[in-house]
Amino acid sequence: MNQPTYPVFSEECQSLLKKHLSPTIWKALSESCTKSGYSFSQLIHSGIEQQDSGVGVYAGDVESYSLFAPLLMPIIRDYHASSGKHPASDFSFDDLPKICVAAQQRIISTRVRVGRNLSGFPLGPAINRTQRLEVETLIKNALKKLPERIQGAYLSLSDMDESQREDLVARHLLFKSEDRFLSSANLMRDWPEGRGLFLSEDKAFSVWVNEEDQLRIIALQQGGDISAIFRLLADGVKSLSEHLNFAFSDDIGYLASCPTNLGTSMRASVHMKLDSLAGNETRLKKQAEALGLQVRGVNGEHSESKGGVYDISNRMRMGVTEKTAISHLVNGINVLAEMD
Ligand code: ADP
Ligand code: CIR
Repeated sequence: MNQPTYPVFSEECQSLLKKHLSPTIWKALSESCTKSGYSFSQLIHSGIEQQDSGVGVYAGDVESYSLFAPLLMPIIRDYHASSGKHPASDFSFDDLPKICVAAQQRIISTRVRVGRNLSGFPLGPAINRTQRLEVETLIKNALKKLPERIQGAYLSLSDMDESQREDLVARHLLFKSEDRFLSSANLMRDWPEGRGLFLSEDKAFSVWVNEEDQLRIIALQQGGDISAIFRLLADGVKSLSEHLNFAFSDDIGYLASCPTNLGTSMRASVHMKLDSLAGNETRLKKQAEALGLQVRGVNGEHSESKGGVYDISNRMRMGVTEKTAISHLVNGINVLAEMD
């Protein structure tokens, strides 16, 4: 087998991989491989192939986080601006801060999701076809036991026709079927087999199966009733965790394939119309960043804004509880709305 060669990064590349990969780390790890067969080359492959990556690494299994820690820990600490142990979960919603009137007027819809993966299986980048189908079956069985008011149907991606799939993506209910970052991370092998979407009857609660993570548990509603949406998510997560064993580490929280999704693995977002701030997108992104928020376009990560509508969410997902991350989002969008 050819020996891996030290990667070349373009001058424009600003990824955390480029920032934290040193010749010393390379020398120590470049030929290492986890027990499930995930190599250092695979870990960094997306960041080498996609030089506009912000992060540039994907873990293949739980062991990746320990074996490749000399590279991953600095990336994780840098992204989440956190050190020390991840705190215990807190999904309580009684005294969340209120969304101000100016923000409520600008919010179109609110979505909160958490990522989860099953203990005892590799993560998506290293899972094999049989294991992926096994994971799908376990999740389908757990979904049948959801509380009555969030029951619904599981739709396999393989059974959807193209117009149904496109319609679900356009309504923000389903993941896309093309993503160069996921593809570079080995996450789109055997597509669409083993992937699917669970949708509650009222469509407010959903679960994505075997996309970037084995589960993305989601609550999504029009408007800005963030407490109700957070509560809906918490109910679904509680029920699923009674029937599935989620991969978790005392130090870094829920395990995810992308290090940005460790900890709570939660992204709470509002679609918000910011007519005035939209006039200078670079400035908006800087202002949001200073508030600990992330700005995405209307069709999710790596998409553009349309008609002044942005997806604003918590950037940090580790080192804070779910409740703190939501409170942080509310405080931040209140500031942005007042500025707008
Ligand atoms: P994730 O949130 O799972 O990391 P994406 O950023 O790709 O992934 O978003 C997934 C989908 O959820 C996209 O269709 C995106 O537009 C949609 N979405 C995110 N936040 C909201 C929101 N507040 N309202 C409606 N749709 C949303
Ligand atoms: C990147 O490095 O830009 C992509 N791999 C995406 C990073 C953020 N990932 C995520 O939010 N799941």
